[in-house]
Amino acid sequence: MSDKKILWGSASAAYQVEGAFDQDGKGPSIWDRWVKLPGKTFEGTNGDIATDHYHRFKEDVALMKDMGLEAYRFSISWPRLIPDGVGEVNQAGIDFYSQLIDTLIENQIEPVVTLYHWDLPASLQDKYDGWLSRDIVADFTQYAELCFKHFGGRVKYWIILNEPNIFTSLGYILAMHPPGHTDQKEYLQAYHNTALVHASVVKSFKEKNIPGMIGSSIAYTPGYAVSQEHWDKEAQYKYYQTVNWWHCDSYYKGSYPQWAMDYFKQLGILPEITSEDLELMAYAAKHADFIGINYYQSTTLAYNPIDGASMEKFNTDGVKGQFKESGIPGLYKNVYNPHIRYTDWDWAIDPDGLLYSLKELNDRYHKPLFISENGLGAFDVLENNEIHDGYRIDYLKEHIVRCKQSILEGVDLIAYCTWSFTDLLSWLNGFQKRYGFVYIDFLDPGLPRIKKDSFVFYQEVIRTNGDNCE
Ligand code: BGP
Repeated sequence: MSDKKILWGSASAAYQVEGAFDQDGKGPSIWDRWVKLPGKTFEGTNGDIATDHYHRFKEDVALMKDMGLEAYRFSISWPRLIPDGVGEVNQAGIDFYSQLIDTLIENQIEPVVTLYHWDLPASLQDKYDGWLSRDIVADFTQYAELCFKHFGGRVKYWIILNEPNIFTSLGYILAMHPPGHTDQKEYLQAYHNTALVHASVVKSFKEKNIPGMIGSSIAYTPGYAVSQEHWDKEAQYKYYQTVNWWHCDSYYKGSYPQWAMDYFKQLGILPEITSEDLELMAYAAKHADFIGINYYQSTTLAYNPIDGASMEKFNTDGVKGQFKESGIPGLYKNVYNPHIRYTDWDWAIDPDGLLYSLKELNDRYHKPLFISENGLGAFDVLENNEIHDGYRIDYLKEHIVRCKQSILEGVDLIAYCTWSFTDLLSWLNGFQKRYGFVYIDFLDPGLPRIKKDSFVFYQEVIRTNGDNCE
């Protein structure tokens, strides 16, 4: 297999680990508010304390060092740095991230910084409806520039936005994330604004000659046609146009796919896309250094009549077997795939889908690829202070083998981060859906950290550059 060196890391997000939600001058985010509304998250769980990483990051970094982790991807909480989103800067926030970055570097761990992992300052939601307004472009760019000023040079990898396709679709179509709307037109507007934010930040990064590499991470779900019948292949085409190519072309080609543009236009929901927008997007498409992808699962697509399945909410309690057909009437629907396995949350386990995705993205965009998340959410059992998570090891092994294979097939894969290093808060699924190499006993107020079997497995992955998975 390939000898090319991959950067082996693991990822987290501020709201899911930090806690200290109202400490040391941090402002409220839209998630701080959302979780307090009844019925929005699994059993009302929230990130007020989370894993208490804010106070315990040194202990967590020591565990990373012990493993030999090469990169730690974490996000900066915008309202911890600028409590109102614009204006006054919170020095305690700068100090926290500065110390975290220094501690990582002292321990030979590369910091990978995500600028936005969904915790928008609540005041910007109040002021101009957050992502629905173009005003966010200037405000976000100023926030990014503050991060470049304080952390630039020390940080070599920057991920501007985490999964803009997820936070806009769950926030504006499915009402499962804040602000809890169900409006396709708003979703398209919000998504367009994310593309402008991404582009504006890439431009600023390049014009200021900040050292390092920059991109954004899309949640990428490849789709197979359920059959070779032309109507199912047509459904696959429409899925790619309105979902995968819509999300990725705008960032990495600098334009939107034509069929989908025409379709949204005739529905009267296409946002205004000016020639200046397209110029900025083209600049970013040319200059972004990598494509970040978060890969968890694939989907299988079938013809969906005009009176067929519409978008459905999904399993958030881990009771397996709740898969429902879901889709856009007249375009496509996602159907059950009997040839693959599913997790307890009904997510398709499909390592081949990762290889397929990497090749597809490589063919279309010709840029280095950075896997910024991949992992298995599962129930873990603590027995005699041990966690035997062989199922997680199997999942990771199968995906890592595909990563190595992709390199042989010409993909420029530069990094692989698992989700996640420690267990953490799952946005909608509470603390019971676990992803980490390090178990956290959330029932114990001391939040003890316990290494799982997968900790030792990943240690070997890193030591052998993935060769132990073959
Ligand atoms: C991604 C998010 C992560 C993380 C992960 C697992 O979409 O970027 O923040 O939560 O999914 O998802 P979940 O916790 O819903 O299982």
